[in-house]
Amino acid sequence: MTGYTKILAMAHAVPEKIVTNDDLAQIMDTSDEWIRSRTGIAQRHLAADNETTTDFAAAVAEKLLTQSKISAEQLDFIIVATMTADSVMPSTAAKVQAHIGAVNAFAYDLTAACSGFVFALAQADKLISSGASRCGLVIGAETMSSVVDWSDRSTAVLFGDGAAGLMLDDSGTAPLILAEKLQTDGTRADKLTCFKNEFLKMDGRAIFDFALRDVPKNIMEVTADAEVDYFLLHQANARILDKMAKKLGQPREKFLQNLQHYGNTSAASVPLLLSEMAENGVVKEGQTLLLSGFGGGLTWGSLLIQT
Ligand code: 4VN
Repeated sequence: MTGYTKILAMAHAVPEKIVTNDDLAQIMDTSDEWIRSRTGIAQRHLAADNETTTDFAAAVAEKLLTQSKISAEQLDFIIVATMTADSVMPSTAAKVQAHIGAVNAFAYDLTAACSGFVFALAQADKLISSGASRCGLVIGAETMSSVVDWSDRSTAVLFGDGAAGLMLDDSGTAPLILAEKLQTDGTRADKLTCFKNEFLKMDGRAIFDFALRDVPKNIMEVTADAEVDYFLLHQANARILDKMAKKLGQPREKFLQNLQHYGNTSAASVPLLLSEMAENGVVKEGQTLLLSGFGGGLTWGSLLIQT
């Protein structure tokens, strides 16, 4: 009776407004050359003044319903991973639930910064594979532009806005998640923070080191000796992806990348990469994928999935 988790649809939604590195160089002391060479980012989509995290998450939810032909009433849960909810209460997920009329779904936000989507997908898989729920949405959604200090050129150039997510149900005939490991080290929380009514603050060096020391260890443990088709890592910095490929002894081509177009969208980054690469036909059914998120908390975690 209890089926395995299956991905029925993937979708993403980003704000229309594109801000290039040259655009940023007009308002702060930076340059396209500096941003590209240090991060790989060329542009980012940023919310307009009247757009919020809920808008992007709701747009993703609508697309997921349309693509999967599942009705809103069939949904048992909605989990939104976000660190930039437009309100603490109600949650983004509750607003999405109201927007689409998912009257039978329980809905909540999950906060694990840039690892949020990976944590949320792991939890959603347990809801479904345990038999507790049959069908639900997992969405990562962020408006990082609302927490970025636009006078701090070291962080302002890194982030972008958007949302992406998955429609899941219990029609799978084999496990979706082959291996997983989710981790947190709250003792290093001060390296990346966003306190209430304050801007995001990052010790770039410390987070860079964390990403290259703790994350590869985690990925190696989860991957073990599996043949991975593609690695879909949090899109924080292209240099991290270069170094990660080297550390893991894997070809760089296996590390999918779209941060050049979107910047770092925190909890939206992994699903945004997954959804775009599935739409492009790069990611296909039957492949083995390694999803990995890492960031504030500190949090990090990887899922080895077979789609
Ligand atoms: C994971 C990472 C980052 C991150 C950290 C540092 C950094 C991204 C610092 C040096 C700078 C270029 C940019 Cl690795 C952020 C998160 C949070 O999502 C997670 N860029 N940089 C330089 O001077 O080269």
